[in-house]
Amino acid sequence: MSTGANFADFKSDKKPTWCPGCGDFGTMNGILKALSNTGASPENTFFVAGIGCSGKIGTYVRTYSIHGVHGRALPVGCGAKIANPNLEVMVAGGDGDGFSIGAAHFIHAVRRNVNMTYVVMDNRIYGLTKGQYSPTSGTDLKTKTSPSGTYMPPLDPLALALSSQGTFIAQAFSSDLKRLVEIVEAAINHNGFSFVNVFSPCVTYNKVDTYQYFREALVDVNDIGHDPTDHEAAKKLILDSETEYQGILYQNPNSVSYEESHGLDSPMWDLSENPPEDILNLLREFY
Ligand SMILES: Cc1ncc(C[n+]2csc(CCOP(=O)(O)OP(=O)(O)O)c2C)c(N)n1
Ligand code: SF4
Ligand SMILES: [Mg+2]
Repeated sequence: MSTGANFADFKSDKKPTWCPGCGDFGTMNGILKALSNTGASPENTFFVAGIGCSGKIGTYVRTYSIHGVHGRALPVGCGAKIANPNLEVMVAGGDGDGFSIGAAHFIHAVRRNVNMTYVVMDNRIYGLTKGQYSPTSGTDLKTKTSPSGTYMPPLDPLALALSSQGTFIAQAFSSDLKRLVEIVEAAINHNGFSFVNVFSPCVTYNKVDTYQYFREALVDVNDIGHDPTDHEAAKKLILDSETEYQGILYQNPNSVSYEESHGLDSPMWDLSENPPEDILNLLREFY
């Protein structure tokens, strides 16, 4: 149901300080358009941002938002959603934030399946700290901290999400706005934890994973007749390390969110009437 809020209503009056051409512009626009398409309102949306160039998104949106501690955006988002299941919770951050310092939170947020959306703005580099390699950097990527390449295979975010029992796993590209909006919209509408890895090129520090590279490399799962509800087919695509895919790789149509399985259907403040005596006793121990 639409609240009448449009894309522009979700934007703050702050002018982004991202470098001209940064992929984060397109990703932000895609997220905000998807939010407005689903009928979310700025007043009912809570945006949690990581730390990084990508994390600046939290100040460019006109919703409730927190720009917190590096790698810790997901537990904040989970806590907010559980405290108030009526909120639309959107978490966004970088590949370093989500898959390096925040990797453990990612795994457990996927498993917990709280009904919220997580968008990673994946540029395969640490942008804010001026170009160190990240967990998704390619083996041969030469950076300030890997002058001869990383000598490590990149972490595969989609495979990590699948092996953590993810219920919605997708990938998109910041410069394909139409598909990005469709995919993020489906993620918001999914009943459970939705993960969308969005290739958002860093034009300043990563000269390998460029717009041109993704434009030529990406294969859209819609063009190959992929059924995202087919777990085996999803596994095959996700484990195919030769090809970069765009689209919804996997969606469990029977997903049961954490809130649903725990009977959390109202905000915590509604529970204040007649609190159970054992909970009061527990609180009394600390006061
Ligand atoms: C606890 C902590 N460790 C390290 C940093 C330094 N730091 C800030 S952002 C960042 C990585 C940014 O990379 P990414 O998450 O990929 O975001 P991007 O800038 O590429 O969007 C690091 C290591 C920090 N702010 N806090
Ligand atoms: S350094 Fe890279 S990621 Fe950061 S704003 Fe510039 S282009 Fe974007
Ligand atoms: Mg990054």
